[in-house]
Amino acid sequence: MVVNLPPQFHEKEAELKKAKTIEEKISILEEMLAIMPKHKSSEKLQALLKSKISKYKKMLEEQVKTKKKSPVPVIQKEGSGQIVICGPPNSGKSTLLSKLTKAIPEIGDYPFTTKMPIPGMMDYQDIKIQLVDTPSLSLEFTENWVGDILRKADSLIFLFDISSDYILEEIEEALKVLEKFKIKEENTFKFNKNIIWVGNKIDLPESKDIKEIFLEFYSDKINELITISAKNYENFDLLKEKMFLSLDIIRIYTKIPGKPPDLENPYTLKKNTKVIELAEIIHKELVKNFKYARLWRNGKDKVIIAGRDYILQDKDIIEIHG
Ligand SMILES: Nc1nc2c(ncn2[C@@H]2O[C@H](COP(=O)(O)OP(=O)(O)OP(=O)(O)O)[C@@H](O)[C@H]2O)c(=O)[nH]1
Ligand SMILES: [Mg+2]
Repeated sequence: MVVNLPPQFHEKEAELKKAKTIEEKISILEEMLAIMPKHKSSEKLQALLKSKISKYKKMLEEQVKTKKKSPVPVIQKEGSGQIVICGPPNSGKSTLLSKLTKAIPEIGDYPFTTKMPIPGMMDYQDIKIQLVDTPSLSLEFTENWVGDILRKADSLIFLFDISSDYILEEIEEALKVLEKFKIKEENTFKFNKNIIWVGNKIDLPESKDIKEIFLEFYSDKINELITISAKNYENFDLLKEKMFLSLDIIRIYTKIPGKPPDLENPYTLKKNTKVIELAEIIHKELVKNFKYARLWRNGKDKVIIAGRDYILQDKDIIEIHG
């Protein structure tokens, strides 16, 4: 049934899009509810407005609780790299952490559930990557220590809800917080970190249309969008591969002459590391006595004789001779 809405209703709708604070949104939604005609054909719309109002009221309550000061948390880095999960409220950050690691964060169907950062270790092939769940990015309520954690990360996952009716506002606000934290440049789409753009909740049917809206606004700005369902572990293989690549690291296996290589405990190094820099990490003596290295690449039997400045690649096996 068609609902005939008065023109003021549409004016309010436009105002709602521009509203910055949650308080403003609640008051506009309440006005919309008051001016709309109340009959059978508008029941669905009334219910929708009411549910939005209660969602924002819950957000407000949570924000008040978050504001009560807590000590500044610090996360010690562990593993081969640290990836911090950030993004708008309720996007599934804690769910993602809980599915990729053994950590047990609190998960709620309301925004601002997470108040403290929570680390967890993720297995990726033969290495471990540390993930950190963070409180959501909100201009009004995110505390500055969240910025410290994001700036110290090796890379970031920006996780948003790709089924949300408010997707554009949610992303815009979270990006403004990243600007405030000096992770994003103002008025450009440049970031000083590798960022993996992840749309979550593709198990929900509405995500199909909303993904199109997202792409309309952001496809020319971001290099790649990964879509997942954290709930159903969907697309995790691809996500994990992108996470590894975002760290710009390589795994190098060492071998003692006459013995088989140690394929279980790789050294993880920054991309473009030279043979001599690895020797330095293994043992200072190796640098002093360095003559050459024998190196196996891409699983081939062919031996490469490498000098000091030879650039290592992921999965090289190396035997240093002095
Ligand atoms: N359908 C669906 N729901 C999800 C998915 N991931 C998370 N959720 C739900 O979304 C809600 C929020 O999940 P959280 O993991 O708490 O989200 P968050 O981003 O950590 O939220 P805050 O800490 O409050 O910012 C919960 O009800 C989850 O069950 C998903 O892939 N699909
Ligand atoms: Mg959370």
